[in-house]
Amino acid sequence: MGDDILPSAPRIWEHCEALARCSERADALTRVFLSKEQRAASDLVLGWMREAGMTAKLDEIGNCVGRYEGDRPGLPCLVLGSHLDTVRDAGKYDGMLGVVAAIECVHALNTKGKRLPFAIEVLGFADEEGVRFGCTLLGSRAVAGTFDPTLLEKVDHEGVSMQQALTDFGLDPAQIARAAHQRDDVLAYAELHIEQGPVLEAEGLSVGVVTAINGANRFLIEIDGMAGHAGTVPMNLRQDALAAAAECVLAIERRCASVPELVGTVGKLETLPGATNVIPGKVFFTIDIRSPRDAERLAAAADVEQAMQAICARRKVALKIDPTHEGRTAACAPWLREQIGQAIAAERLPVRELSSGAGHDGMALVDLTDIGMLFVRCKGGVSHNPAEAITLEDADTGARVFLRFIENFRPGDARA
Ligand code: HGY
Ligand code: MN
Ligand code: MN
Repeated sequence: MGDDILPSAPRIWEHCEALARCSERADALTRVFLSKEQRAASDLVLGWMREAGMTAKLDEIGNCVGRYEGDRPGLPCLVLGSHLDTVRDAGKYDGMLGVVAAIECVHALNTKGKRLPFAIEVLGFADEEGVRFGCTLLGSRAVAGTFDPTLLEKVDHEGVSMQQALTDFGLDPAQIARAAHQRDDVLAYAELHIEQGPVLEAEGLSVGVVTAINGANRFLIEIDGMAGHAGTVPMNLRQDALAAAAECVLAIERRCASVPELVGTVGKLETLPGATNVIPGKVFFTIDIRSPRDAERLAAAADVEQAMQAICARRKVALKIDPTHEGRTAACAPWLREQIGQAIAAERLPVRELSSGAGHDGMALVDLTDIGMLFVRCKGGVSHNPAEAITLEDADTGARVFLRFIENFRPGDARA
């Protein structure tokens, strides 16, 4: 069989559609860690992995793991992958495209009967978005050997602990460490992902090479004031938790708008008890702060904390800050950037390098091995939104470039 066998873009498309049907709600794609929708998605993915010639299993944290041996069994592997969980009311491609495209590349290799001088593992991570337990990158951290077992006590919004959810899913929380890969068994990690930003589209490019993934801090904030009667308590005697939170939100916006490429978001806010005629007594909200430069991100996080302390002290409400995530900026390895760039150039396309404002599993995998990423253009740069869209042509180009990168991958460069 010849080298003209390429990844099938229509099959990539169909598989993204099939995964999008594994959703909590029919009208809004939502699939969280250890849910029955995740079970359905994993069953599909494991089946596609086997059809592509891989052995496939769920690991100890629920990641899908497919393995395609090299020209002899047991060789170190090139790890490919992305995540299978989604945000709430998500698009169909964030994460999923990278998993199905990687499987499709192996499918093409297997159809050609081609084995490489290294193994390939395709990982479909069970949790990257962190929606269910408020802590992120759980699947990739388990693989990198950096999963923090104290997180097992975290509870979801129904009070179910991660420990319990793993058990209910049929997994043994005591065995998570076994999902970790050994450094010597892994040559590199490469991920295909939609850009989730507007740069490639603005420049008329279908793909790009990622230079680095911006670091991030996330916090869960609790403000405790005093609930009271909306009709009787004079304005100057109130301890309104929501009014304090509102000031905090604006302080975050102001601080993060003051530095180029620094971003800060309050994406979730809950007011208790939550009634028209009750002064809010308690508010929970989240903060997400990111920058390509770690020092600027850390300075902003410290300033935001100080500003919130001052606001809450002045308003006589109590402030609790729970840091839920910290990830430093993860650089993509120059040797992988170069090899991904060579694959793009070989398709007679311009090589555009860009950084990633979104977080990715590579932020965890970088503790295990060198990382590289290929971005695929998405419509209007829209993501974390059901309007997320790509074209069949771009799926085709991305998968072709990715297969070329895999086939020409030179692991020797890793140790050079
Ligand atoms: O939030 C992020 O950047 C990623 O999509 N999880
Ligand atoms: Mn995402
Ligand atoms: Mn993603």
